[in-house]
Formats: sequence, C-alpha cells, structure tokens
Amino acid sequence: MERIEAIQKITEQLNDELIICNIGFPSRELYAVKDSPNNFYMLGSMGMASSIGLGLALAQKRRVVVLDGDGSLLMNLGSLVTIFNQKPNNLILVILDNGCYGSTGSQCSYASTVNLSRVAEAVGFKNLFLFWNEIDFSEILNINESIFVHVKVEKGNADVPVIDIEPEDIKSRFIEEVIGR
Ligand SMILES: Cc1ncc(C[n+]2csc(CCOP(=O)(O)OP(=O)(O)O)c2C)c(N)n1
Ligand SMILES: [Mg+2]
Repeated sequence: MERIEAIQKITEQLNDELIICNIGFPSRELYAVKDSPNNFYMLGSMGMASSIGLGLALAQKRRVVVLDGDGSLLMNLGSLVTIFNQKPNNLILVILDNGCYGSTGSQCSYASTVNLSRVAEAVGFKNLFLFWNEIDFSEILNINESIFVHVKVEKGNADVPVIDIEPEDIKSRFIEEVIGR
C-alpha cells in the first residue's frame, strides 16, 4: 500500500476528527486527498506532530488523529512515553511507516530494523493495531483510550502539488475550527 492510499483509507473512515499531519509529503498527500479546516498540516517541525497532537487532545474534547511518520516518531521517541503517561482518551497516533525518510529522498530510517509497535507495546500502550493492507478503523473509533496504529506502507511519494495555503492561514483556520464552535 502506498502512503497516499493509506491516508485515503483512513480519512474515508473518519468523521469529524481533528488531524495533525506529519511534515513533508504526508501533509501534501492529505491536502490532495481531502483538504479540510480540521487538518493541521505541520510544515516545519519534524518530530513534533505527536507532541502537538497530545497537547491538542488534552486541551479539548474532540478526537485527534495524528498522522505521523516512522522517521519523525524516532526523532521524538520520548513523545510515546509522554502520551502513554498522560493517557489522553481522545488521541489516535497513526504511524505511516515506510521504513525511511520518504520526504527527503527515502534514506533508510531505523524503523527498517526496529519494530515501532513493539516499542509502543513496551512503553505500555494497550490499544495497538498493525495494518499491512486493509485499514479498518471501526473498532478503533469505539475505543476511548490512547491508541497506537502502525501502518506499513511502501516507499515513495505521490505526485501531488505543494500546499497552496499560507502557513498562517493553515494555523488560523485550524484554530477557528477548534475553538470557534
Ligand atoms: C529537525 C529536522 N530534521 C530534518 C528535517 C528534514 N525532513 C523533513 S521531512 C523528513 C523525513 C520525515 O520522515 P518520516 O517522518 O518517516 O516521514 P515520511 O516522509 O517518510 O512519510 C526530513 C528528514 C526537518 N524538517 N527537520
Ligand atoms: Mg517514513
């Protein structure tokens, strides 16, 4: 499964969740598949999507889905420990794992030798899901605890355009979506 296909399958199954998306091609692919004010395209801070998602989940009640990457999670691995201990009941951390730094040339990450769901399990996560082909969120959306979803995807980026919304506008429309209701 290509990463864009995984993003398509996940967004098809979501309702009104807030999405924090990983830097680079994942955000471009999400933008191409389904743009929404519910989406926060994180443009600069590699590794911080899971931390931003945690803060957002703790700060309000709506469910937050983080679409993160293997390289980014490895860069900020402590985030897993913090999420586990903070126990937000409205956070789904999805790792789109292509075993590489896909957005910058597909250099191998250590996720090609380290199993990230086993890491999450060792940290203490109880709700763990691993998908290789089909992605099924029906059970996941009924769980009111922190959830770790590991999706194995192929290397490669879709041929999608850059996001033509200014960073300030991505931020302001997202904030309006979160607090404007
Ligand atoms: C601190 C920092 N280091 C490096 C980069 C460059 N960079 C942007 S995206 C990326 C790869 C991210 O890999 P991953 O999270 O696995 O996502 P993928 O593109 O593979 O889906 C890198 C190295 C950056 N933006 N910030
Ligand atoms: Mg990757």
